[in-house]
Amino acid sequence: MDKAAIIESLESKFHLNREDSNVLVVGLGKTGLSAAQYLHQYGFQFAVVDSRSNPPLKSALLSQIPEASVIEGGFHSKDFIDATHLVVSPGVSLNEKVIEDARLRGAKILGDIDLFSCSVREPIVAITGSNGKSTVTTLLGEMAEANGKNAGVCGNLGTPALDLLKQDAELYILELSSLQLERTTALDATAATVLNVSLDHIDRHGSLGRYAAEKSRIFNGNGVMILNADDPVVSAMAIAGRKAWTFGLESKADFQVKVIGNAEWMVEEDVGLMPVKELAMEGRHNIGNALAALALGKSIGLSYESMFQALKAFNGLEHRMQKIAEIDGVVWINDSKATNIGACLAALQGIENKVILIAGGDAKGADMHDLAPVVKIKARAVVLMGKDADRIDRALKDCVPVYKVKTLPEAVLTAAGLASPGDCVLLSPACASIDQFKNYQERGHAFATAVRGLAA
Ligand code: UMA
Ligand code: ADP
Repeated sequence: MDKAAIIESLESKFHLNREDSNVLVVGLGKTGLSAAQYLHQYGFQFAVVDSRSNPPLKSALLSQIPEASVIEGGFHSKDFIDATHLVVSPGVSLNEKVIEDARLRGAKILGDIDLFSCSVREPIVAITGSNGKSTVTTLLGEMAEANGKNAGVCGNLGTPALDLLKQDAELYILELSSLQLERTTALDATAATVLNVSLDHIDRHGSLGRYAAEKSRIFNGNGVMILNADDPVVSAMAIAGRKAWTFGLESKADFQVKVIGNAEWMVEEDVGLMPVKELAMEGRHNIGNALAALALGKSIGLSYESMFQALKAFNGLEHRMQKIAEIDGVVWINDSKATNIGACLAALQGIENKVILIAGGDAKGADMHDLAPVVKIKARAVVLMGKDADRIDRALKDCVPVYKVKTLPEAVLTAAGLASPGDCVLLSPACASIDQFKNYQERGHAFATAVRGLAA
């Protein structure tokens, strides 16, 4: 889109213009930096505020835009008073008093995805869900590439959407979190999906209902809806009159699994597409992810041949059910990305052998009792660590032996002492990592290092 069209679109959707608008970018992480660069490029007046002293990307911003005004070390109403528009990073709650006050005063609250949506005419595929977002987003990117399409793959996955505008993509595949969707009004995706909804981010949204409602905003506009027929919360998001396709493992769906001859196949409208055993990804939940990706790929015209090629080659992302080692008959699996209960349950259900589960961290306000029935059947013992170990202990102590430790290397040693040949030790924390680690990647690497230490 050319510059004039983008500026016109921002004016018409948000009354954002270069003459009268004063934008305050709230947060100076990756999103804030990308928003500041974007506003600078299009000539808008802006300042950036971050509640932290010395926010992580301050020097990156000032090296690129030396004249940028950066306010740090807290949110104070005097810094918000003149703002006509706030571009709020996902890590900052919209319940912050200064943001609520600004809204009441008439300031417009935007997210980076709003700016992005006003800046592209190419098709956008938008993907959300409590679990599977990164897997499906990456897989669809691989499918598009196999089809010879130059796709920009971005969003919650890691690259802020606005950064991708620097490339010339013919299609955008966006992973969106509930935190991003909550502050987005301009998105009108060509195709969108909510993969599933289970308890997560309750500390931010307050209830499962509110969280699901934020996720359903991905269907704003007129695009094709891709819905999980197995998930009643997602199925209820269907909008009358809109084109929709369903996928599912258990329920009748447009894209589902059927036995043909004596093999399981992924099928569309009962026509066999590809045998399940040819999928490179392991795990039952990944068959659902593959079906969702097929439906999304179809909605943007990818050929089946290229989609099958990607499904046969893509064997999943690091830190998601990744086998690290087999030591003395015990298999060690890194599922550090399991930052909520739903992902941990999917991991346990996908493993045939008895499990020693390593869990814990920041539960983000979730009630852990939902883990108990599956832990009781699948786990021989649970090793807990991190901020919410006691909360999980209370939920699980009546079903299996629970051991509490301080660090991940200690958890690995404890699990090694508990496991017998034929068991599986699974790191699937059901919690975020930020209480003890920089992120889930660092937690996964710490686990892998400790396990390799055992082998040595
Ligand atoms: N923060 C402050 N004060 C501020 C601004 C931020 O304390 O003024 C804190 C936040 O509480 C948070 C951290 O700084 O702990 C980062 O927040 P941010 O909004 O600046 O984050 P970004 O660097 O912009 O990264 C965001 C997403 N982060 C969050 O949603 C917390 C990244 O998703 C995403 O990859 C990136 O934009 C690009 O789109 C990460 C994430 O953890 C991977 N997402 C959550 C998840 O997947 O569960 C939702
Ligand atoms: P997200 O980006 O939504 O966090 P990922 O693809 O990174 O999703 O996977 C996160 C966690 O969820 C991993 O532990 C993974 O094994 C699990 N997972 C992936 N897809 C699903 C699914 N469809 N249902 C339940 N759990 C899943």
